[in-house]
Amino acid sequence: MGYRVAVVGATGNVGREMLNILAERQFPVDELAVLASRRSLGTEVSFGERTLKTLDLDTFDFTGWDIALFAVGSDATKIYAPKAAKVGCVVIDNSSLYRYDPDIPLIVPEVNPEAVHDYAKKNIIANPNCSTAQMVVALKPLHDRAKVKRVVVSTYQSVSGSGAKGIDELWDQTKAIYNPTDDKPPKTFTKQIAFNVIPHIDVFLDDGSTKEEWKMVAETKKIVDKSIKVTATCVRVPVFVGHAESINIEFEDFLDEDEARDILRESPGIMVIDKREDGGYVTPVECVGDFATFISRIRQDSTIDNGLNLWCVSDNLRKGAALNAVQIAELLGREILKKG
Ligand code: 2RA
Repeated sequence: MGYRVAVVGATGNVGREMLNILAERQFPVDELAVLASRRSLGTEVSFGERTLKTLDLDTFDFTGWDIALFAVGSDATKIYAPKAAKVGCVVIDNSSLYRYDPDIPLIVPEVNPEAVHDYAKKNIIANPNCSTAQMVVALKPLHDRAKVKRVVVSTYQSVSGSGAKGIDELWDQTKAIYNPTDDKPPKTFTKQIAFNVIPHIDVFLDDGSTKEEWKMVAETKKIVDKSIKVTATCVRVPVFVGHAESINIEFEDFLDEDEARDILRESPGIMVIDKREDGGYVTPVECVGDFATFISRIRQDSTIDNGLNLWCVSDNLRKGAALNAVQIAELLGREILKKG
């Protein structure tokens, strides 16, 4: 039994990855609709060996469709997701719009698959923020063994997290630095990102943190355990794809670094590459296109009683967005089958 699947925002980076991953994982698609805004009408997108032309989201009728993977901003999601949900098409939404709604499950399948039971409350399931997804995949197995008390995380987030404009900005600034011309300087949204790092993603909040940092706090509590204290510093770096994170964890109970490494090696969605030698760790350029959340640099933090440090890298367009959404669709498919 296959499903009638719509991909909303099919021309964006995440939408295109959703199509790639639906094909790669051979998700049972009986029929596929690729939707985009009217200005993108007719744009060709790939689904496996097939090429499809986008349809107009504004006039599309979701009646009779099973699942809609949404990869558009919150503004468009606010208009079209309720239309789909209302006619029984279950929305899996990558925007932040519904993540914090207590009646809408926020799911990372390796961490809280049971949350899918609540999908029918509003026929909407939320996908977490990219920087949260990879972190909770790493935290969950360690939390089950030694109960995570506090997390201090610094992120090194690639420019693709901010969409095509972020990629273009890095590319244009880098070219301009190497090939200065008399043309107008390349567009800079906040500060120069080429050969630089920017400790600012999303908007600033009253307490001095940014909304990106707040998301990591709120989403980790919803997905893993509301008792976990998280403090985050989210930084944009001149990398095209692949988010990296330095994660410091304090546990309730002591956890030896070797046992932690063994646990992570056996955990779903994780690839441990951790050798204390040149190149014995993963970097963002090596994670691109992969499904895994890579973990390296596992070591005790001897400054506290029950501390551990680790390095976590994953493709932000995949596990951070499109892959997690398709994995939720797989989970949902099994849930629907169970309900009969
Ligand atoms: C970013 N996590 O990296 C945000 C949204 N994808 O820009």
